[in-house]
Amino acid sequence: MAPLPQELIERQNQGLSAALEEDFLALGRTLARRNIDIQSILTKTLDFSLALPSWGLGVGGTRFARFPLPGEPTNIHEKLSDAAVIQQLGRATPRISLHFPWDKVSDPAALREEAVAQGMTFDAVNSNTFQDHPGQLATYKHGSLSAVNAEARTQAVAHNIECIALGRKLGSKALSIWIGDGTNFPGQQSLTGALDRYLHSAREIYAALPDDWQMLVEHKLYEPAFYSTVIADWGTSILVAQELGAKARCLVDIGHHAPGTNIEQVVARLIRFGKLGGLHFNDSKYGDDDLDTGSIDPHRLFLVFNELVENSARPHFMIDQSHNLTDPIESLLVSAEAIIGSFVRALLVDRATLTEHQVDNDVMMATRTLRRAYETDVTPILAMARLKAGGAIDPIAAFRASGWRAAKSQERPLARPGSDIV
Ligand code: LRH
Ligand code: MN
Repeated sequence: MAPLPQELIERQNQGLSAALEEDFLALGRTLARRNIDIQSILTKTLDFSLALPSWGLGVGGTRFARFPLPGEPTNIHEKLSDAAVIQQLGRATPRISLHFPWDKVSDPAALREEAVAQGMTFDAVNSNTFQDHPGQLATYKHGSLSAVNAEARTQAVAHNIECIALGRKLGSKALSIWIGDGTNFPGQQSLTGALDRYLHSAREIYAALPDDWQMLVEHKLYEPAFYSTVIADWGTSILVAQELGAKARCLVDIGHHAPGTNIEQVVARLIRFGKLGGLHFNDSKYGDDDLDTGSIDPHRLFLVFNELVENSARPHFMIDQSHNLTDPIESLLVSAEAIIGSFVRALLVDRATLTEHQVDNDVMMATRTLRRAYETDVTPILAMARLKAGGAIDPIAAFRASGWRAAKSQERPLARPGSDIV
């Protein structure tokens, strides 16, 4: 049962479809002059999908403050229905990635049915050993999978294995592991000892993976640790994944790199060595800001997709954002469009001509060939894909016309203010 009345979407589309048809035909003519068939691009666009972060459906915060939004979801069931609204309007996010224990339920099989009934399925599940949870014996204050304290390591391994068990009941096929383990001061811990303890723990988790599952290792330069992080960069991540085995892959979170890092090359290298397992999309200007994807550096996002398309890579595509000021549903709709838009632009790159210019070392024509695709306005293709799939030509206008958030603010308790990322 879709959360919004489909008539609302049809009514919204009525006023927009004629203009869309015109824009789509015009773009079709433009692309035809480039020997590109817009219908084949539309088909590939309809085939593209990504996962929503359960933790991004509520309002996010910083260490300074979190400002609740009346009507924001307060539990996994409300998050699921908000995710279903995004899927009904945007038609490109049919999966949701859960985070345990934040989304833990006593009956995962029932949650799976609840999701499927709303057109959603589950992508990778995320473990959480970066916070202490009620009732746990050993603290993660000094680390989890890499902790010197064996109880903390054992507890963290058991938590990850429990996440696999929950994920299996949900129909997931991947465990995503990001740990905050690291140090704030030189000398605080042995840098090699910490990695070796991590590898020992990771092997135990790897051994518990079902044959058709992947383990996604997510690197991050810093935060919450501010001097060293055990899995700090793609180099450590790929070495760990190679050490663990074929089911271990690397997850690239766009915001987890030093400013100026060539992230598209990190992605290209991981693809080259068969170790790119997933991407966490977001945007940032300084640190791990978790801003809306494409809001700060849309060209970088395009260049990442240029590598993914050039190498026909299809890892787990997931959004990982924190919405501190905007309505999470609106931000996720706009971010999904930015991501698909980058994918579609990457499809428009004239790769034969690009290769010719690269072979001739014609630097100007090579960069212009890539730029031409980036500068193509593909919004008519994105809107037509939504229309063809039963979604909204203008998802934000349709969402606002639905009155969903106002209605939910009457039903849902106001979430607590505070200071935390979720
Ligand atoms: C760490 C991270 C990780 C999630 C968390 C919510 O910064 O990107 O992927 O577990 O955010
Ligand atoms: Mn992430």
